[in-house]
Amino acid sequence: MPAYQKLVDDAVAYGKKLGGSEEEQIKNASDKLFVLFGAEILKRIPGRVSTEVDARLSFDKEGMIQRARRLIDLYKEVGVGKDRILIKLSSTWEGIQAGRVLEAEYGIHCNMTLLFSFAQAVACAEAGVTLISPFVGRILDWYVANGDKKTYEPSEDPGVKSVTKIYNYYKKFGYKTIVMGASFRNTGQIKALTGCDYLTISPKLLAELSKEHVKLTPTLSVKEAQACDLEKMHLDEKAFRWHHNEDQMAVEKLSDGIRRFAADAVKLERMLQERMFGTENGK
Ligand SMILES: *[C@@H]1O[C@H](CO)[C@@H](O)[C@H](O)[C@H]1NC(C)=O
Ligand SMILES: CC(=O)N[C@H]1CO[C@H](CO)[C@@H](O)[C@@H]1O
Repeated sequence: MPAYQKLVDDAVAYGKKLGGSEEEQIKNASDKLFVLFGAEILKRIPGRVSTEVDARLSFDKEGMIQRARRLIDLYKEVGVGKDRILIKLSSTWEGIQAGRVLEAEYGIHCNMTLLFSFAQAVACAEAGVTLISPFVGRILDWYVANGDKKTYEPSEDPGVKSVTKIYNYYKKFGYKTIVMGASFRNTGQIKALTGCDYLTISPKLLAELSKEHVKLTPTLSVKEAQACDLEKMHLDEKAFRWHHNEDQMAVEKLSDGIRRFAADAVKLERMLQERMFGTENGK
């Protein structure tokens, strides 16, 4: 969008100024670009903004920690403190452990994404991360694509059931990690999760909701969560991998999600490369 070309130009100039190989300059420019956009959004909203660590690092704990710290440093350079940032990491075992270190050692808040299985949610709570964003719509998509049933009532929707179980587990056992339901396909899913800590809702679905004038009673509550029959689990790496692997939907959606985020990162780098070095080298 023309309105934001200045941010791209600034990021490119920044990457070039730092020098190094072509690849390093592109990486530095892309980190700077994320931060400039994040800072721009923060001028308009009172809350926090999430900035994603490159999905190609999803299985590299140290790599994610370093990249997250660099993003936070870049935010600091433009006057944004870490309390206004959530670092978005894939909920792989390595990503969750990176989140643990970032929160405990560096006071950097994390938003764990691509979360589909209960095992991922349990491990995130044990790692003490600030926020998880379990997906609702993408879970439904998988069941619709892979099962015989093509439509679900909101209360039977597998994505809604997944977030409900996670919410109940966190509240029953007193975990502070915020549950932010994400990826909605319809307003029924949203309404079936009223009472959840946070929900992230697209402008389109928000507009639909704003036309409805019904009073909703929360379906999720701490009180009901405390009465649920879930039992506390502890997951070390082996147990995590086992339990996560038992959930075919989660395994497929997590790997698919990482591939998609990675493809987007490559696309962005190609665009930056074009701007910074042209295409004469045939890449
Ligand atoms: C956390 O990440 C999800 C995507 O996984 C995003 O939709 C959501 O807005 C983020 N939450 C915050 C508070 O930034
Ligand atoms: C300031 C900054 O982010 N510099 C980075 C530029 O890219 C190289 C290689 O990726 C990093 O090592 C620098 O830290």
